[in-house]
Formats: sequence, C-alpha cells, structure tokens
Amino acid sequence: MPPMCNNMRRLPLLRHVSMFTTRNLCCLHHRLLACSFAILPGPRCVSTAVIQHVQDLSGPEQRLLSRLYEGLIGGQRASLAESITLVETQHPRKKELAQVLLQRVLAYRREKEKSNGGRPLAFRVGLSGPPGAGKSSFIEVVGKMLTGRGHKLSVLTVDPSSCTTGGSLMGDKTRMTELSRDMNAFIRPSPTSGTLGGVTRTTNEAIVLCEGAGYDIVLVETVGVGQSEFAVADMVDMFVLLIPPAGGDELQVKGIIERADLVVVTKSDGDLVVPARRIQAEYTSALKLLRRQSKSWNPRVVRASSYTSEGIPEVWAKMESYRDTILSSGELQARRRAQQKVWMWSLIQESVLSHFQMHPAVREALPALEERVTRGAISPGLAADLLLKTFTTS
Ligand SMILES: Nc1nc2c(ncn2[C@@H]2O[C@H](COP(=O)(O)OP(=O)(O)OP(=O)(O)O)[C@@H](O)[C@H]2O)c(=O)[nH]1
Ligand SMILES: [Mg+2]
Repeated sequence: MPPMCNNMRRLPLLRHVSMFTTRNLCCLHHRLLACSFAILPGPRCVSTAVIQHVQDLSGPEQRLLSRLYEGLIGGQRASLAESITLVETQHPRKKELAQVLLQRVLAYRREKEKSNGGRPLAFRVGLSGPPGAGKSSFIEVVGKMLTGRGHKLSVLTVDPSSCTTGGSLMGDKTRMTELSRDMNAFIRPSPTSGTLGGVTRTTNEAIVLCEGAGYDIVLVETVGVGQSEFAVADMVDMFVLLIPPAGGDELQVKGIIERADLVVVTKSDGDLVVPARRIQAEYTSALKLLRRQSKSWNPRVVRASSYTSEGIPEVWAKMESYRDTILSSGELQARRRAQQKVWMWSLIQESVLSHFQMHPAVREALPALEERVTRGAISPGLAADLLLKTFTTS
C-alpha cells in the first residue's frame, strides 16, 4: 500500500468519499477493494491492509453484506430487492455498505464475463416514449415472450415525476400484471424521491445488481418528457423509442429521436393500423436525415401491437440482431466503456455542484450577488467568478 494512505487507515470506511484529493481517492479505492475482497467469498487478497480495513465493518455489517451477496449471486429475488434498497438509501453508512457490495458484485461480474469469453452477461435495453405510448404493455408482452424462451428479465423504471411530486407519471406495475407474477421476471420501480441524478444513479447501480443476480436481459423504462430519457440512453446498450400512432406529441420526441437505435410504432391494430403506417413512413424519412450513431447499424422503424402481439417477435428479432451486430463490431464494449466515463463525470458534476451550493460562504454571498446580477449591476460572469473565489478560498 502506498505510504500516503497510512494516515487514512484510521478513518472509517468511505467517510471521505466526497473529498477530491488524490490521497483520499487512493485510500478510498484501497478500502473498497480491501473490503470487497476480505469480507466476502471470492478472490483472495491477503495483506495487512485487508486486515486493517476489514475492521471498519462491524460484525453485523459483515454478516449483512455476506448474506446479501450470497443471496444475490444465488439468484434470490429477496436478496436482489434488499440490495437495490441498500443502493437507494440516503443513510450515509448504508451508502458506504452499498458501495462495498457493488464493488464485490462488479468483481464477480468481471470474472463471469471473462469465463463467458468477454461477452457481457446481460443485454441492457432502454425504452422510452411519451406518456401512454404503450411502453408497459409492450414490456409485458415482450417480457412474457422472453421468459417463455428461458430468459431471466428485469424491468427497472425511471419515473421523472417521482423527483418532484413523489410519483407517478407511470402507472407501470398495474399494467404488467402477468409479468409481475412471473418468477423469471423482476420488476422494480424507481424510488419516489430525490433528484433525477440520484434516481438514475441508483438505476445504474440496480442494473449491475440485476446482472449479478443472473438476469440476462435488463429493460429500463422511462417516460420521454424530460431529461430522464437521455440519462437512460446513456446507461443501456440499445435505446428504443416507442411512438403511439395517434396523439404522440412530436415535440416530446424531437431531441431524443437522435439517440434511438430502433423506433417502434405501437398500437398497430384495428383502426390504428392506418395511422401507424403513416407514422412509420414519417419516422423512416426523418431518421434518414439524422446523423448515424453507429458505424454498423442503421436505426429502423417498425410497427407492433401489444393487443394482438403482431410484430412483437419481429421487434425482438431486430433487437437481437442489433445486439449481435454491435457485439461483433466491438461497438457494444466501446459504448459501455464510454458510458462509464460519462457516468463518472456526471456524478462528479452533481456532487461538486451540490458541495458548492451547500458551502456556507457561498450561501451567504449568493442572495446579494444574485440580486445584483438580476438588476444588471454586475455581469453574470463576474458574479460567478466571485462566488467561485469565495468557494475556493474559504
Ligand atoms: N390499441 C392498443 N392500445 C394499447 C396497446 N398497448 C397499450 N395500449 C393502451 O394504451 C394505454 C397506455 O398503455 P401503457 O402500456 O400503460 O403505456 P405507457 O407508455 O407505459 O404509459 P405511461 O407509463 O403511463 O407513460 C392503455 O390504455 C393501454 O391499454 C396496443 O397495442 N394497442
Ligand atoms: Mg408505463
């Protein structure tokens, strides 16, 4: 262990997770690795550092983490649910424990991927679309088809309205009645409080846990009315946009259409077949004008009905073909690597901004400076410089 970490040994696990010095990060890293290797079964890392660090966890904490980890990789739904609750917690100590568990699950996943010839353990798909587009109904039908074919499927939902109102733009669970009774499916709505950044962070971590628990397909549903669909697009291998044949607000899908790997026109049944065909033609032309995201894949527009199941097997076949294409071209792995970096930076941004906003000196100076900026007495640039100076010098 590098000498600069010695002082940090006495600090409780991850206490300094929010500090940004190299020294702290170095120690944080060592602590996470040490704890994840020492307390849980798996690769051994025998060193004095391990013994030292493991003292940071109490007996009950070690037992809790061992129980969760064993249950999770054993595929127990209750352990997966409890582990996701742990990553969702706001409690500082439990947050630290969640990170230890995650590190261990990540190490387990890496081992499994290695023995899988480097192939990812799961296919992650994001599904977004305007409210009422038919997302949950689509997931219910596709989900049943997939579990029928022997897949294990988890469905995570990101509800942007939960951040402001406590819920619920999405009436998901009620519309996935059959799937929620299926033992090979696991449905989990996003927590009903916190910031979008917080909610999407826990969704990202929940994906890792689902994969550790043996779910080979992870679907993430979100309503396309804000930023949540962009956040979801950044955490999945494939991003699918669902558009209803009528009543779909063009504006709501305008920006996000560029991120779509596949567009599904939903509800293509009965009287809606004709408008569905029209929308399919419109989106097909629109997609041709957009810059391609992938070298090896052209986004397509398909139609499907969850009522009649028409088009559903074909949609899934397209999704599999996309996965195989980007897997063999190496884009899937590259996309995941890039996402890790994007995600790290978005967490840093959020954390640094919140430190800045909570800083006592900044809070004190802010009202007067804001007032002067809005009055036009000083420029926004100068006010920002003054606040940043206050932050860095005090
Ligand atoms: N005709 C027809 N109606 C459908 C189909 N799929 C869903 N619907 C109806 O569309 C409405 C919305 O369906 P949901 O599956 O809840 O849509 P959603 O996009 O998940 O909705 P939110 O999560 O609330 O944004 C319901 O009344 C469904 O019955 C379909 O294939 N055909
Ligand atoms: Mg829904």
